[in-house]
Amino acid sequence: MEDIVISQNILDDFFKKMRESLELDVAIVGAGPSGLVAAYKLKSQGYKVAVFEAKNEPGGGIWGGGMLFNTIILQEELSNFLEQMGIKYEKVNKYLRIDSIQFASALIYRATSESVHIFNNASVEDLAVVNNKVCGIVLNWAPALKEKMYVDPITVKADFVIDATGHPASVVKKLADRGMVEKQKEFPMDAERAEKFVVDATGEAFPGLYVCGMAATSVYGGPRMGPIFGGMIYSGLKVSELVSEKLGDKV
Ligand code: 48H
Repeated sequence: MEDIVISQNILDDFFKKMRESLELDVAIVGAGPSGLVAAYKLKSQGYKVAVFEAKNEPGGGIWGGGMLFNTIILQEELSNFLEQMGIKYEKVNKYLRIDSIQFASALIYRATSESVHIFNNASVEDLAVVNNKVCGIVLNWAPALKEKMYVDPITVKADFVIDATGHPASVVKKLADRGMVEKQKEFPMDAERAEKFVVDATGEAFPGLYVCGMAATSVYGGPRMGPIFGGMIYSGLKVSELVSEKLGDKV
C-alpha cells in the first residue's frame, strides 16, 4: 500500500527537521516580518536557526496590510533590500508600496530557501533559564494550548532566543509576569517616532533573550506605527547583527 510510504516520508522528514533543531544557536519566536528577516540573515551567515510560529500560516501581520487592504508601505531607503529579496515595488512620493501577499511569501520563501526550519502551529509557552541566562525555549503545540489540553511541553536548547512575537511580546512577558524583567505598555500611534523607536529598542531584554519588531516597542513602551513596515525590517536586521556579534565565529 503506497499510502504508508507517504506517511513514512512525512514522519521521517518532520522528525529530521525537529532533531536538527533541538540544539540551536538562535531560536526565533514568531514568523512575522522582523522574525523572518532575522532568521534569513542569521541562517545566511551559517548559524543554526529555527523559527517557531504559533499560527498555521507564517507571516504574522503582513498578510492583511492596512485594515485588510493588502498593500504595505515602506520607506524608500529599503529599495535595495526589496531588490535583494526579489520583491517588486512601486515608488510613489517618498514611499515604496508593495503587495502584502508577495511580501509575506517572499520573506517566507527566502528564509526557507536558506534552509531555515519554520515550525508552524508551535507555540513557545515558556523559556529555559539557567544561572540567570536564557538557554532555550519551552515548546508546545499551539492547538493543544488553544484547547487547554493538559499536555507537558518539550525543551529546545538555544544559545540565544529572539522574541519576535509582535504586540504581545509573549516571550518577554513570561519573565515580566515573574518580575524578572520590566515590561511597559505600547503607546498610541505616532508613526514617525515609532519607526525610529522600534529600531532603537531592539536589543537584549534579559541575558540570552533579544527582542525585535513590535515586541521591542511593546517591551519598552514605544508608540505604534500602523501599516508602515520599514521599522520591522530594520529591527530584524539589527537583531541579527547583535546576535551574530555575540555568536562570533561559532559557524
Ligand atoms: C510562537 C508566537 C507566539 C508564541 C506570538 O505581529 P508580527 O507580524 O510581528 P512583527 O513584530 O515582526 O511585525 C509587527 C507587524 O506585523 C505589526 O503588527 C505592526 C507593524 N503593527 C503596527 C501597529 O500600529 O499595529 O508577528 C508575530 C508572530 C505572529 O505570527 C504570532 O502568531 C507569533 O508571532 N507568536 N509564535 N509562540 N508564544 N506569540
